[in-house]
Amino acid sequence: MSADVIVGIQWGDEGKGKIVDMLAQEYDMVCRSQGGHNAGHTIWVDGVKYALHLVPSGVLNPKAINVIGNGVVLSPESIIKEMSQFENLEGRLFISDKAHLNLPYHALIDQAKERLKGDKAIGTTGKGIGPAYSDKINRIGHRVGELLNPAKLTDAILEYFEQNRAIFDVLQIETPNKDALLEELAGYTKTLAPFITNTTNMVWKALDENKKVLLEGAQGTMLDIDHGTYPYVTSSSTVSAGACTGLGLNPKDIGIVTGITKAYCTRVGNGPFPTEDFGKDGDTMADVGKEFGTTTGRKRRCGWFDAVAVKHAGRLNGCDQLALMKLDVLDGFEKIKICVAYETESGEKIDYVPSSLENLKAVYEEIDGWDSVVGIRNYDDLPVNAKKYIEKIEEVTSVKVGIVSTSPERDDTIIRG
Ligand code: 2SA
Ligand code: MG
Repeated sequence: MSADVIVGIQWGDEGKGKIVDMLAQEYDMVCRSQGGHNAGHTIWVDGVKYALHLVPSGVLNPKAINVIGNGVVLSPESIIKEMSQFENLEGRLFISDKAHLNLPYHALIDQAKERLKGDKAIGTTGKGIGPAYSDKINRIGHRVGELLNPAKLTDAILEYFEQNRAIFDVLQIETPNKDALLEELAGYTKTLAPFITNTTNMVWKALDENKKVLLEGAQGTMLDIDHGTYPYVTSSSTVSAGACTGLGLNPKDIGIVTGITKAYCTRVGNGPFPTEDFGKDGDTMADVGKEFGTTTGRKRRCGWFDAVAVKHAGRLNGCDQLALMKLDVLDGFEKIKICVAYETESGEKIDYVPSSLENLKAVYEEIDGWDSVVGIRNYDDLPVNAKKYIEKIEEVTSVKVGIVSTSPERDDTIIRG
């Protein structure tokens, strides 16, 4: 059996939560492979609200096993808080011993560095993601498996502070008190030890036993450390290939890849965004689409669907299909714009994503709007202009739109055969 992938193909917040939540009901195992508690979505089940950041969405399916892979940076504090929303996770949640620890000082470093950057700040979530991944790549990080010996880990962390004292002085970050640190880590160990294991073998075994495995991406392709709008990116591989290294899978293990995209586009944090709309239309998208971050509450920047970037992301991720989310947010617009090319500073028109998205002007085609798609569950029932819009997206991106979401409700979804 192969593992199916859900991947965000814009700047995150595409609505992956709704699709993963829908699909998690059908899968035996749901895995996270990258990112940390900078991800976040809210799921409602029977009127109860659950906030998920690190725990995979399969947690809401009592039969599913949930795996946090080696590619994740794990904040013990955050996951323990999250786990407290659920009962009896033992045997249903597993954390890779090779995942890296994202400890409270990583968040302090993240926030201090952002402050020092002033108007050049990335606009991070302040959750320590960059510093935790930096330590990993720098080979000075600590892995989740080390939590099993908190005394040794305490000494190693204090040594790290000693070696980096000059940097911490500049950032005004104090060395933790030894006893307090040991107590904190031992607390994490007590709660998390039963969940720590070698998850790579688990995922292999599930695939060998023909179990259905879903890999749940966090953030989005345009925030990928290699392929995104560097340096305004997150610090992990958000593309489908990252799901392989982040879990210990090989490319042949991958099955269907579904790219999640909004019917328009948003981004939080700084960095280029060629289709950003600074006028009334962008405000309407933000209001109707409730475009505020689930992790930091920040207002998201809004704009039109960038078909050039989605085509690029489709190829990067190997998308078999797109899930077009929040189509209902575009209800009532007189005209709907879709970016089909970029114009460079020298006036050249290009139909591909160059190495940088800075200083590009979006070239649009316009489609007439429609009244309402809210709650429509059959493709044929969509207004004719909504169908035209979807077909235009397919034409420019060369990827089929297999799923269309017409409201936040789980069932208000069109699945095309
Ligand atoms: P960081 O904190 O180092 O990862 O920040 C770097 C940039 O990445 C952006 N970023 C995000 N943008 C949108 N959504 C994010 N998380 C989603 C949420 C969850 C999701 O709902 O909060 O869709 O998976 C997210 N995480 C990081 C951030 O704004 C910086 O631009
Ligand atoms: Mg989100």
